[in-house]
Order: sequence, then C-alpha cells, then structure tokens
Amino acid sequence: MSEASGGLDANSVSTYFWWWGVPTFLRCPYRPDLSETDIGLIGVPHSFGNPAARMQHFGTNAIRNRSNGYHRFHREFAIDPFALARVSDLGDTPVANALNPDMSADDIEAFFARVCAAGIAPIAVGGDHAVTGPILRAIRKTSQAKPFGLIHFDSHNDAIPPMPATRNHAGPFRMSAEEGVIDPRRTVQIGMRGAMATPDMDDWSRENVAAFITTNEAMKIGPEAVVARVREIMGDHPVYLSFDLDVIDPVFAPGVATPEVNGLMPREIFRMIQGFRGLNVIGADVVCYSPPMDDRIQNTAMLASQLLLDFVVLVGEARQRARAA
Ligand SMILES: [Mn+2]
Repeated sequence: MSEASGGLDANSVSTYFWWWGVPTFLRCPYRPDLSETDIGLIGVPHSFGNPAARMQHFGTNAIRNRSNGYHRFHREFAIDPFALARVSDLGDTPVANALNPDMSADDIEAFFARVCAAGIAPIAVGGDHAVTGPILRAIRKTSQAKPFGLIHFDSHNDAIPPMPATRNHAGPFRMSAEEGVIDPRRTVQIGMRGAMATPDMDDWSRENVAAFITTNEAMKIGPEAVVARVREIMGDHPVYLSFDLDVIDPVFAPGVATPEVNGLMPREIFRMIQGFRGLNVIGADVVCYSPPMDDRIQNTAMLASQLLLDFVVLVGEARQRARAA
C-alpha cells in the first residue's frame, strides 16, 4: 500500500479519520506553489455570483474538512486514485475582489490560467456556479486549442442570459458556448427539474446543446442509457465535468443553495460517473455546497468528498492514457 499512500503513512489508522490532522482536500499534500502536481484540487470560496448566495463561500473549507478522511482506495473502481497522478491541494483562489462578481471572475480566471499553464489539470471546489465560467475560459485559453466538451449535472440548466450590470451565477454555460469556450455540440446537461421561473427557461439548451436530459428523462431511460448517449457524443474529445450538488435529491443532499424536490439519487449519479471512465476528462468541479443547510451527518459534504475521489480517478486515468499514447 505504499503507492496507495500518496506520500502518507497508510498504516496509520488516523489517516482515515476526517477529524484528524490539518485538513486538505482528500488529505493531499498542500502545494500552493503549484509544484510537483499533475492534478490540482483548488478551492474557489466565492459565492457572490448568486444573489441568493446562502453562504456557498463556506463550502470550500467545509468540503476540505470532510474530504480529509477520503484519501482512500476506490472500492467500486478497484483502483488507487493517488497512484494515477501527483494530486495536490493547491489552496484557494485569491478572492481579493470578492464583493465584485465581475472582478472576481477575472481573478478566478487568472489563477486557473496559471494552474493550466503549469500543465496541471484542475478539479475545483466552489463556491457557487459562477466560478465555472472563468475556469472554463482559463482552460480554453491555456490548454485547449479548440472548444471542448462539457458534462453538466444540475437541477437548473444555468443558461439564462446575463443579468443586468454583471455576469452572474446562472449563465456560465450559455456564455461559455457563445464565447467559443465549450462546444455546444459536445455539451450534455443532465438532471434539470422543478418548476420553472419562465416557460422559456430551457429553450436555449433544447435548441443548442447535444443532449438535454432532464431528471425525468434520465429516470425513463436509466443511468446506463445516459452514459451510452454521453460516450457517443464525446468520443475521445476533451471534456470538462461540472457538478452542481443540487442535482441530487435534497433528501440526500440538503446542503445546497437552491434545492429542488424529486431529484436523482446518489446511487444513480455514481453509476453514471462510473460509466464515464475512459472519457478524456480534462477537469472537473463540485459547486453550490452550502454548509449551513446541510444535515447533522454532513451528508452533502460526504457526497462531495466521494465525488472528488471519483473525479480524481476520471482525470487521473485520462492523463495516464495521454502519457502512454
Ligand atoms: Mn448550477
């Protein structure tokens, strides 16, 4: 298990105690200088992109804290995630202009541009969904010559037009597509549900993205068919995975800013994630965790931690294949 330890003493039982030690994401080494890193776990404690913020900027450190006990062998994937690549906690994106959403978007983009320029694949922990737009832009400018694919889990399609006076939390995917950052023909949105603010809310997605799979549709065809559809669309093209925790039913994930009833269950989500192994995943994020809304066992933070572990495998295997090619 020495490889499995990722530099840790795996024989020490306290390695698996999330409450023991100075917390980092997945108990990875803290390397704010971006050294010795293939996959960077990065906090983006910013939630002023959302006018109903509900304290998502607390999410970053809360997930860091809980994920501290998830430096583990992956049972379902039968793999040691930390033997695939050098995985580090790169710390938090500077948010010196946190009270200004547009300036913050530029700060986030600048930080992720440094990360990508260093050859590091980013896995971000939000913050609200406003953080994803600048991350995608940084990847496009520094490491991807062409618009790339996107898998977007969310109960909302986050594709409304920019709100007056500022870019904002609700439109990162439409904006990214219109800016030529992501390729809408390789964009899949999964899990949308709930009452709509306006009847035309989903129109842009239905007209532009490769597949718009609502929660109802996903239930009707089943997780395996969703996976098959995604794999057919993506092929081996680079793809980014953005995960809004509110796609999960609030019974399982109450700690989100904008819960919607009747959502997907974790077991359905994880079956889909498992099905994405082999895709060319270049980065990922988990967003919209709101610790004050979570339950007493921190179910939502635990789900976020397991998702991070899964994402490390997806990105790590993609990098390993790229190295071998
Ligand atoms: Mn969202």
